[in-house]
Amino acid sequence: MADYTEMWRNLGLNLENHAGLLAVLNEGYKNIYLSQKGRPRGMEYFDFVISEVHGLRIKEITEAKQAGRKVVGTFCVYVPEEIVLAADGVCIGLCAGAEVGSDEAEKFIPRNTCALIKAFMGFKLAGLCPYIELTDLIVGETTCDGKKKAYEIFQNITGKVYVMEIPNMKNDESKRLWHGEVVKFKETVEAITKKTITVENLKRGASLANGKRRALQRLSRLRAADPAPISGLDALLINQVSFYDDPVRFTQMTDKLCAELEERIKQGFGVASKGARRVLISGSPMAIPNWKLHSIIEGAGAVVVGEESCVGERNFRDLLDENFSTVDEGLGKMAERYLEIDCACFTPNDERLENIKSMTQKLHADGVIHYALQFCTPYMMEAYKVEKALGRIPFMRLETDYSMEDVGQLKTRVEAFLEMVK
Ligand code: BJ8
Repeated sequence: MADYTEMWRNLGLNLENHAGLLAVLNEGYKNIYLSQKGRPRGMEYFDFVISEVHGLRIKEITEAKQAGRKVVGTFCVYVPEEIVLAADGVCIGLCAGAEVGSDEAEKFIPRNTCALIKAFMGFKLAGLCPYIELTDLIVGETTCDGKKKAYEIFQNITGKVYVMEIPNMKNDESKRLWHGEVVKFKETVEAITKKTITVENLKRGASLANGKRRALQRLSRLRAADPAPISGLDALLINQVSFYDDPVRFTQMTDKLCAELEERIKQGFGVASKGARRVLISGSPMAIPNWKLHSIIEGAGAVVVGEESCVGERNFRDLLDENFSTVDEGLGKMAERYLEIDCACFTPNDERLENIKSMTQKLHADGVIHYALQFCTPYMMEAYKVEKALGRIPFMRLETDYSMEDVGQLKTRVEAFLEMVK
């Protein structure tokens, strides 16, 4: 990796802590990712992206800013990326998946807050996130209570938080409210970028976002093959990278990888043996570098074939209908598309149960592991309904955080579950 010290210093990062973070990240990546056998050649690109996640990508975004583009950070798949792309902005996911800066975060938020919230606060407070420093606007949303209240504090800390109101139900009043929020967001993005959203650039934004979604859908379909052509760890990584990378390049590289996987399937080549136990993960999102559960499951000889999660299927399941001829019509379709998302913050949320059943079938999963971050009440609560909806399909619920303290215990539970799966 080139020397980016000056760039990080200019962004105000804590250089000492940051060097420590990169060392741990590199070591973890080597042990978890590079030690896997039979990886597709196409993963070399994603390995490169990770090796440069705080380097080259940050340099690219810095250059984009110098060229006048604005950077919008988000924490939720409800934020319409198409609008940011239409205004030639850079859209970046800011969720964090490592236990970092918890002590600093706990000065502002309670100890019993979910790890994802604690991590994004911690990364900022410990001076470790170049992405947050590059943002011109940080978009929050009224989803779970933890995030909603954390954004108030994050606004005090960063001064650039804008919150979209996301309803809790999907009735007509909620639809109207949400449509209004999408329109307001478009106006906000126009104001910060000083660009007018036109039907042409909105279509371009839609096509870029849909391109990524199509590539991820293709990858998801290929994971139905037995033997699995790609590990769950690698597929999870691609989903995580989709929130950071340049959308055009990401789509090209994911499609290229998918072509390789199609060839593997034709030849009957897989990363696990034919008949290996297949697990679907469902629940809270796994932000980068949260690879804990996948590595435990695949370390036990099973293969993860899908993620019913926002870092996964929930992010790319629905395309935006690009068939619109005015900005208003486009925003209307966008509001509809986003309100289809089946987050556990909604009530009722029965679509999610149907989607989990359908994924289990399509991906030929032998069992479902419901993953909830500790203190993530919406997903912890919904696990009960998921279990009932799955009927006789083997099911296990896990609650964990980003620490490594419970790895031994999780391994024991996962192994016991896999024993009963087949
Ligand atoms: S659409 S899942 S990205 S809100 S894990 S912070 S829910 S306590 S992230 Fe999410 Fe949007 Fe929903 Fe998806 Fe709260 Fe749970 Fe923490 Fe969570």
